Amino acid sequence: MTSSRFTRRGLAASALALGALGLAGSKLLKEPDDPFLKSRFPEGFRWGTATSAYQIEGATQADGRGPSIWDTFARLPGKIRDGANADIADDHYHLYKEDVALMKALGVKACRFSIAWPRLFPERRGTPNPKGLAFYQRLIDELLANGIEPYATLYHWDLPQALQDRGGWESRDTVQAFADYAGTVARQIGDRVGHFFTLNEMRSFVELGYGNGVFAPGLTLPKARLHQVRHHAVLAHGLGVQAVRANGRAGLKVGPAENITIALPDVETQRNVRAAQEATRELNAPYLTVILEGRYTDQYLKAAGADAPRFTEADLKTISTPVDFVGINVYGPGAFVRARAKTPGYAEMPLPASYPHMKSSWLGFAPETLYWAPRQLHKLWNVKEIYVTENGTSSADKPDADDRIDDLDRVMFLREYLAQLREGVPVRGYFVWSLLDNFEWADGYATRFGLHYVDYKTLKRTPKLSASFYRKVIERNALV
Ligand code: IFM
Repeated sequence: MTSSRFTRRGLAASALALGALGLAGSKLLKEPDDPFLKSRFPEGFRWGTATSAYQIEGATQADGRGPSIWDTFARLPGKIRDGANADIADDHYHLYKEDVALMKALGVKACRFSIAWPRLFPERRGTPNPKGLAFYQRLIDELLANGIEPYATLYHWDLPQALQDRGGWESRDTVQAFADYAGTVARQIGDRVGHFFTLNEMRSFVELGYGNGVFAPGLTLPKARLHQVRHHAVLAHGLGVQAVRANGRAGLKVGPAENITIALPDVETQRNVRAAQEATRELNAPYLTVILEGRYTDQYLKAAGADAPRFTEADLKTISTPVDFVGINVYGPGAFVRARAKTPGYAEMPLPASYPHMKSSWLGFAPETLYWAPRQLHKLWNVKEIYVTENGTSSADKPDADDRIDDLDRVMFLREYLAQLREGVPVRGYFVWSLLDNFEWADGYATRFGLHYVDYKTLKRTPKLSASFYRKVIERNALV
């Protein structure tokens, strides 16, 4: 990143100073070729968009795709807002060329998409479904033809129902099935895809799907079984990394895309900063921490007690197979903490009821999360290559009489978060969530995260104000 005097805070201060001199709006601040603006992000920084198969593809019964746990879950009464399902979603399966054209218009150089496991393997075993595979080959062709690099996520929550019927992530067989699937994908598309993400947000699909039941498959497991599911998720990640490497071309890169829970210091003193770092390590103990350290923390095992997961030393070795990069999905703060005054350790503070949040109540507005997330990752585990694999916000988008969607809050969110990316941390790219409004899991279509508005009746896509904002940022490789 650029030096701190080139930050937006610096810009704002200069703007004030110029304003006082009656020079506001001078060329110095506005010209796109101003080196001050140009130097904001490093050369070659990867700007991208992120999506996931189940949220946009639709065509859930086309070309031999089998049902996933989300198809089953969406059919259960009361599970999805307004009784929605993703049978059609954005119909990206058929409209992918139009969607690639939207990416091209934004100027992105990278597209993070996910592969629907049940399109390739509707059942546990067998040869991959050629028609399912052909869709991803067509998508990759289209991306490459438009100068957009494909980044593929192997698992974004759409487990084949056939595997859930055999125990899902509670079963070690699903872990092996994931490795087999990952190896197949790397063999089939690894010649043209240079970056693979193993599992997207292990924390989300495990805690919400098997812990409190608000996500598919809708289970509320007792503690010991839930701990085992967590362990299977990280084990699948490790085996997935190995399978991709064993089956893909040399030089291909692979890593996780995790929604790291970030602890922020309440007030930035050295002690609080250290306490926040320590808290982040503990808060991610069953996910990124075990992946990057090869052991569960003492505190995690102690708290789990008799319910702790069953694992072997060999499992830990697999889980911590070295990765090429770490992807982090960054939204709101995980917690605010401060160092304890008299004893070692940290204290977590509850968010006051008046704490600002975006349209989704879980999405607290704390831009500094994007400052601390890569910094802590780098400090704690010496991660040398980081991608922000998701960042974005929901907004109460609604077209006005002229069909414009002026999502000023999303523009504010993106601007303030992006302003927090600074020098000193090896962030290589940023994928905004998301290209399009889409099926937002249990929230159905009521919550919109896209840079493009989707009219679900006609499937028409309309760029929002945030799309123009992002296009300008990419064009200038700087905040505008
Ligand atoms: O839509 C989700 C995505 O699937 C995973 N990360 C968070 C997004 C917003 O909730």
